Amino acid sequence: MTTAVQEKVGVQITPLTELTGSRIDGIDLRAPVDESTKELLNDTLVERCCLVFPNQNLTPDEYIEAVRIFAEPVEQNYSLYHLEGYPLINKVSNEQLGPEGKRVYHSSYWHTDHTNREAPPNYTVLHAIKMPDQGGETGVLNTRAAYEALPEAVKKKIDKLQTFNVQKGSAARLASLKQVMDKDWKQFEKPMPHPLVRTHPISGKKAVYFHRGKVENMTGMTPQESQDLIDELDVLLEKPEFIYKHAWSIGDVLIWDNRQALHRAYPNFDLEQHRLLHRIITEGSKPF
Ligand SMILES: O=C(O)CCC(=O)C(=O)O
Ligand SMILES: [Fe+2]
Repeated sequence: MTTAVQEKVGVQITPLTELTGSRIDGIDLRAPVDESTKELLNDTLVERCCLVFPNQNLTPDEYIEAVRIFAEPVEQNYSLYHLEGYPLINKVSNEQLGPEGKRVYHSSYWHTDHTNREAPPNYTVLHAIKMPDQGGETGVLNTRAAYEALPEAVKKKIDKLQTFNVQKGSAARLASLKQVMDKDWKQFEKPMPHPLVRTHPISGKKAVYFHRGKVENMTGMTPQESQDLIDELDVLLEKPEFIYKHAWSIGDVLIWDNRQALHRAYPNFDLEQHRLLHRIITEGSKPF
């Protein structure tokens, strides 16, 4: 990314924390972007793990088109949550009731998306439609920086491990509270192996990669031992210097790179108020 390119395309890029996240101003995502802007945005996303485009307010069609700057949108796991008429967009909403028929905090632990797939999405994108008065931020954890900072002994221990991913791990201590239709469960029938440490196909850098709710076990470990290791890793990864916490305004678009980031919602808002985001995931690549 060079200043010359930025000036040429009229885009301002502002770091959000030292290691993670950039805010992009000077772009209207409703309009087409030229090739040099596209390249600049894609390079910045890979370098910074996530991007924020403030105040966009896109229609569903404009939103789908805007995500194509980065990659092709693909359909998501749970058809129950599709936006009416838009199978490429899912609603992330606290009006989706939990297992006991009450409102719950969804996705409030560090995870990555769709690890049941052989090629999980490269990117997940959220667009804020309704927000509570306070709280309800989304966190993005830079697992490339967090991996780099791990003690050598831990790196050695986890470098060659695989996770085996199902709908809900039998020993999982935190897992999705979403209600799932029978036909959606079929996608998880066969445990899907993924490396616990994956290599980014563009930067060549390593990053820690797991969805704790979906891990049944890891190579040579019982489900319990696997969850113990995830607890240990969470403590090592979850350091303020690796995290960008996005405080939403309506209309914001946030995109992150699942190949080098975990994410979560913060369960710190009034559940009586409606929090609604539109989510798109993109085509992915098989982790290695
Ligand atoms: O609600 C949020 O902030 C995050 C939701 C989430 O985990 C996702 O969209 O994949
Ligand atoms: Fe998620």
